[in-house]
Amino acid sequence: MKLYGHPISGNTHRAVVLLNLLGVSFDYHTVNLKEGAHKSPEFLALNPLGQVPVLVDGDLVLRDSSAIMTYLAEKYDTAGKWLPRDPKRRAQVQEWLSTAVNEIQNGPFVVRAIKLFGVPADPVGAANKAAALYDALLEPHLTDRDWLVGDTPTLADLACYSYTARVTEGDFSLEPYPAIRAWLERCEAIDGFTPMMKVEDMATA
Ligand SMILES: N[C@@H](CCC(=O)N[C@@H](CS)C(=O)NCC(=O)O)C(=O)O
Repeated sequence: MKLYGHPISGNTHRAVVLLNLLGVSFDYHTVNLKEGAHKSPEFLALNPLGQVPVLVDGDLVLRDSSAIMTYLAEKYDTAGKWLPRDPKRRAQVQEWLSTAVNEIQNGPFVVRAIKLFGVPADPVGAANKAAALYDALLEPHLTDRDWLVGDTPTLADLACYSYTARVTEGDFSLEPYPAIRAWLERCEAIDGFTPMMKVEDMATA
C-alpha cells in the first residue's frame, strides 16, 4: 500500500490518521507541491487532477480522501468501529464525509489555502462559508454530543477534523466555537491519533 501526500495537506492527513489507527503499514511518498511535483507527468498518470492524496493498493488507485477512508475502513475495520455497519449510522457518517469534501473544502480549506499558499480566491466569501458551516451546523451539532455520529469517534470525526483544526492558520478564529474546540481536543486524545503537522513546524522540519 502506498500513500502519496503532503504533510500539511489536511486531505492527506485524513488518510494518514486512519491508516495509523487501523494499524495498516504503508509506504509514504511526499509529493513536493511547492515544486509542482503534483503536476508532473508521473503524478498526473496516477491522478489526472494533480492532487494529493492518492492511495495505491495493488492495481487500485484512489484519488479522493473520502473514497480512501471508506476503502480502508471496508477493508480493515472489520468490527465497524470507524464505519458503522448499521444503515442509519453509516448514512450519517457518509453525510459528514460529504460535508468534509464540500462545505469544509469550500470554506475552511480555502480560507487557509488563500493565506498559506496564495490560492486566488475570495477571502471574505471563503470566511463567510466557514462561519456559516460552523454557526449553522457544527457548533450546534456538537453542543450536546461528544462525537459527530453516535457515542464513539468514527470516520465522520476524522474527516472533519483536519481543516477545522488548522483553519486558524488562515487567521480564522475558533474562539466563538467552544463546542468545536472541545471536540477537536477529544479527537486529539483518541488513542493512536496522529496529529496534523502545523505549518510553523513544516517550516523548521
Ligand atoms: N477531493 C480531493 C481534494 C484533494 C485536494 O484538494 N488536494 C490538495 C491538497 S490538500 C491539492 O493537491 N491541491 C493541489 C492542486 O489542486 O493543484 C480529496 O478529498 O482528496
